Amino acid sequence: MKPYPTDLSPFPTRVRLMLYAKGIDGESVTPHGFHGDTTPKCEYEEINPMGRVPTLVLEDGTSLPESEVICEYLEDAYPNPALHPSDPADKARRALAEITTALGYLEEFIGEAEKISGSHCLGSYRRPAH
Ligand SMILES: N[C@@H](CCC(=O)N[C@@H](CS)C(=O)NCC(=O)O)C(=O)O
Repeated sequence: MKPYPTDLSPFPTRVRLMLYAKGIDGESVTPHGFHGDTTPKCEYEEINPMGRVPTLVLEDGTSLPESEVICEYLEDAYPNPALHPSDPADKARRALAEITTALGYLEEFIGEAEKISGSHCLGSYRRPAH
């Protein structure tokens, strides 16, 4: 398998930690076009059309984007050592943490999209301010 991370990025780091903890050796490739590298991302976008890191490319060529999806795959494909909880309540807490993080990220993403487009049409997806 081939992971595509970049250094110092949080989402690839969670995948890197998981690979390390499970003792999986991957032939890691750092894609161009990130962190000040002005090389166009087009080559990497053939692997991950969203142009974000990380991606995990499996032996059969399947390309998995999204750190959570990759971590789920690694946990299922390499169950030892188990890194996800087995207790139902702990599983629910983990799922909640994941959803909360994803929603926070989405909110930030929508805010950036609104700034760029000058539109507030996405505002109805926001959580109410407290
Ligand atoms: N939801 C995605 C988020 C991935 C993401 O946003 N990664 C950042 C780096 S941490 C990225 O690729 N940003 C685009 C860029 O730096 O050009 C995941 O969990 O994998």
